This record gives sequence, C-alpha cells and structure tokens, in this order.
Amino acid sequence: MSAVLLLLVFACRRDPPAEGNGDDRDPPALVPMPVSLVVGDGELVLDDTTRLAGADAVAAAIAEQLAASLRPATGLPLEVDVGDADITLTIDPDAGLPAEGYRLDVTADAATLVAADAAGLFWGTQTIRQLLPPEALGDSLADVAWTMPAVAIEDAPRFAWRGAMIDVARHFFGPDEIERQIDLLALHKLNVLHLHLTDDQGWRIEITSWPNLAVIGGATEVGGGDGGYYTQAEWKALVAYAAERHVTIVPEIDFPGHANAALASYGELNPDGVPAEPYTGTAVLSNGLHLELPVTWELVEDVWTEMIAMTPDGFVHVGADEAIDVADADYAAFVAWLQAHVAAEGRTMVGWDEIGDVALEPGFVIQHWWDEDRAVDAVAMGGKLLSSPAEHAYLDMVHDASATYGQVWAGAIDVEQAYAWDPVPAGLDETDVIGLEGALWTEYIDSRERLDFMLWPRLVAHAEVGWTPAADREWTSFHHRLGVHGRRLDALGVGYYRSNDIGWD
Ligand code: TNX
Repeated sequence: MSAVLLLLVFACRRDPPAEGNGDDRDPPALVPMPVSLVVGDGELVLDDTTRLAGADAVAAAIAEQLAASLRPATGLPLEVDVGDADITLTIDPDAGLPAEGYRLDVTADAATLVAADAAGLFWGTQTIRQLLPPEALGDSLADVAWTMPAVAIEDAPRFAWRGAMIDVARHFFGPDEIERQIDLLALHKLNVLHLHLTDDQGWRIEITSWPNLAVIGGATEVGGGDGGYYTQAEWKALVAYAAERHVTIVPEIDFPGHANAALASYGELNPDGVPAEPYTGTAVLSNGLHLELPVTWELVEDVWTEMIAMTPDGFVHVGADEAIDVADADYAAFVAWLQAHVAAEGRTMVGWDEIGDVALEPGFVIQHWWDEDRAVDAVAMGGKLLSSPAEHAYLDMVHDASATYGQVWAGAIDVEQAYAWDPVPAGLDETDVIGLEGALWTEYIDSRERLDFMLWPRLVAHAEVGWTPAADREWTSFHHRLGVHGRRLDALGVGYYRSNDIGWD
C-alpha cells in the first residue's frame, strides 16, 4: 500500500504544539533538534517481518547496531541484510551532505537513511531510536506498537566537537560505567568524551615505564576510597568501544599543576627525594611538577609517548590549568615544549585556557573555562576555541536552590542556564570555534547515582547547543521536547535530575 504523503512543514521550533493534544510524538520530540524536519502523514510499523539492510558492509554493520539496540525491548527479529529492505542505510559521499550529516525519509512503507559518512549514518540511527516509542530504548520486553511517524529529516551538526568531560581522577569510575555513559552520549549525538585522567588525588592510567603512577598514584581518591586505574588493555578497549559509537576519547594528563599523585608515586620527582604525601582532600594544591629536575621531563615524555601509542585519535589534552607556584617563564617553556612534543607525534594539543598566556604555534585547541578574553586572544595565534564557560558548562555546579551537593563558585546551572548560551564569543567567527564541552569535576561525585544526576539532563541541553544551528534553537521548544525525552531516559534507567522547571511527561 503506497501512502499519499501530505507533507507539512512543521515550524515546531517556533510554535510548540498546543498543550494537551495527548500525542507526544506529534511533532516527534527529537533532541537535539534537527536542522530540517518535515512531518508527513502516516507511520511506519515495525513488526515480525521488518528487515533492515545496509548498502555496503559498513552500513550493514551500523544497521546491525541499530537492530541490536531495538531487539531487547521489541522482541522483533529485525534481521539485517545487504541490499534493500524496509529500513535501508546507505553511505554516499556524493549525496550532497556535509560531514556527519544524514537524510532520513520515513513513509508508511519504508525508511531510507543516507549519510555522507559512517558517523552521519550512525547519528541518523540515533534519530530513528528517538522516533520510536520511548520503551524501544529499554532492555526488557515492552508491549507497545512499534511505530515511527512519517518524516523527512535533513540534518548535520553545527560543531565538530560536541563533548563531555568526566573527571575520573577525583573519584574513579571504571570501564563499565564509562561505557554506559558513552552509550548515552551517542544517543544525543555527542561525539567526544574527554577523560581527566590525573590530578592531585589520583592517577588513573597504567604507564608501564613508570608503574608506580598507577599502583601508588592510582590507589587514592577524594575522601580516602580505593581509587583505581585503567590498565592499558582496558584503555584500548574503552577507546574502541567509543569509536564503534562514533565517540572519540580524548585523554587528559594534567601537568604541571595538579600533579600530586605523580609526586606521591616517585620520590625522585621531588627535590628532597621523598615521595609527596598522598592527597585526598578537595582543594587545589600548589605543589606542581619540579621542572628544574631533569627526571621530571623524562617522566612527562615517557607518559605522553605511551599515552599516544595507546590512543589512536588526533587530540591530546595536556591540562595545564592552575599551575600555582610554577614561575611564568617555566610554565611557558613547558607548555611550548609539550606542544612541539605532541605535534612531532602527529597530535594536536588541547589545553585549558591558561595556555593562552604562552606563545604557541598555530594548530592547538584552547578550552575556555575561566578567562574568555584570554581564550579569544589565543585564537589569533592560530588556535581553535573549545567552549566550556564554567557558568554554563560546569556540571559539578548545583542545579538550583534545592541542591544537597554540588559546587557553587560559578553559580547554579539549571537546564535553561545549560541551554541559553552560544559557544561563539563576541569577536570570533563560527569557524574559530571547534565546539563545546560540558565538564563534570568529581570532587563530590562518587557514585553512578550522582554521576547521572549531575550529567543528565543538562548534557541534553549541551547536545542541542552543539548540534542545532543557533538561529533554530528555542527554549520553549526544547523545554517541551526535554519533557518528552525524560521517558527515554527513564527507559534507559538514567537517574537524571527531574528539574522542577521542566514539565516532565
Ligand atoms: C577548577 S576548571 C578546576 C578543577 C576543579 C574545578 C571545580 C579547571 C581547569 N580546574 O580542578 O575541579 O574548578 O569546579
């Protein structure tokens, strides 16, 4: 039966649907909002006979990922072939779509998804998951009609870097929890996970040439818990897990400040030859690396050589924030050396906005958290800005006045505060900005419950800031869609903060 489509351009970004129409999928409450969404007539029904296909092996593998994510809740076979089917996925570099872009056409008869690259195809499948009833995202069999509304969507991200940072140094989170969060990032088309691997309170990555870093430095965390670290095998598996979901893991080794866990692991890194005391408090310490000691530079070089060898992607984060008590000239020489060192290995250096005080070669990323003017000025040296202004992007801040934990130094960040900002500061062009990152520091975050509670739903807001064109973003529309989206997070078992300012379904 071929359906006659009445295509209606649905201006839902500006006109939220009338209250109480009772149909939460009209318009489909997609997050992030696609660039262009046209709602058609009718719906595609998934049943026992529904088959998926990829036009080639890469597309078929992505179709299988989609089918596998839907089988537990739907109980449908959702077989995947190569060729044509009810839901057909195609990678076509000549389809006139930008990087990571996709086109999705759903009618009552079939769905076709076309993308310029594998990432775009994967993001298109995340849209399909959101077009289905929320129960489709759960892991237990649900008794609902598996329908998708007819739509024509054309979509692509605003920024290339749509990230989240998790500090695994203040409190350690093991591979299982990180994989779970990667799945959640991917659902929202967030594509970078920055892991803050080292700090005063803990060292979280195995370095075979300096084993005490993990064995001693990894055995502490804030509050005196056991800490932990990723073995190199676990790290590589995590990087691969993320890559299958088109998420890039960016490792951060934070030097020359925030270095106590390293100083506690090896006496020789200290002028008196005695290991520093382990630290499990929440303050920022002032004892950084001792750059006057030649062995310090050997350590840093060895750490980055191993880190780069076990991490395939282009960006590495050198931290370089809050280097209290490190002389300006020493700091500058160190950061410039780091840039040259990682560049020699084919990598692009990312650092917190303090690196803007250093004369740098073009081709770096400066992550703005504190001093916007410094970050903006640094772009003139040939860098790109990664936007994480604390007052919008710091997810360790309290949500609102009802908070029982969380930091307050950058103010409360409710969902609207996480949504209502633009990563492109005055004075910069869109192309000067590589993207944005929500950052979760974990001085006070020590469990899955707290992780979920602080990350979600504010990261949903960041996802839309990073994806949807600025002119198409609208709080009232997002507010409505997030209320519906809560049912998806419920189906996924996410312990998100049910913020009072959202009308949750
Ligand atoms: C500042 S942001 C820090 C972190 C803290 C955070 C707490 C940055 C680059 N440094 O070390 O955890 O504030 O909100």
